[in-house]
Amino acid sequence: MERTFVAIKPDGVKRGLVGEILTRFEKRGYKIAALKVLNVTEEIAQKHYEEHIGKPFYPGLIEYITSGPVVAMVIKGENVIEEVRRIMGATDPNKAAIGTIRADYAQVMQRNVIHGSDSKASAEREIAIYFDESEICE
Ligand code: IDP
Ligand code: MG
Repeated sequence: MERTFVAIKPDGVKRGLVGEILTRFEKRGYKIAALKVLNVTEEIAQKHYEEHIGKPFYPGLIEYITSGPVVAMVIKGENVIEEVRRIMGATDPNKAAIGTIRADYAQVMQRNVIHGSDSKASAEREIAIYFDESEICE
């Protein structure tokens, strides 16, 4: 079964949206295969957002993701990578479809509540940054 990496960003955790977000995935029928709360270090943040190095928003992005605890998880299900991206909504909450997580809970890109991998390759790369295979359940 396909798997993806999801992280509830510091603003989502601070605002108490963890349960709400997990509920959306669970109701859809996806399985939570791994879950942890962690403080993202500068080193983890740089690896995670490698593709954005050099972009104008990069320093702010690193500051944001390291600003407080994050809830990281591996979710499994049919076509879960694409579907989680749909459930999250567009990067810019103002362009996200109504009913998506970002449209329902966020106002600006700089604090858009949630991360989800955008491809199979990204999912595997990001899972490996945050989890050891032994931490992931079948
Ligand atoms: P994604 O999270 O929807 O995959 P990416 O383009 O991978 O979007 O960007 C990673 C994160 O960087 C976004 O979720 C958002 O928090 C932030 N970001 C992306 N583009 C901008 C921008 O133009 N201004 C400010 N922040 C941005
Ligand atoms: Mg992305």
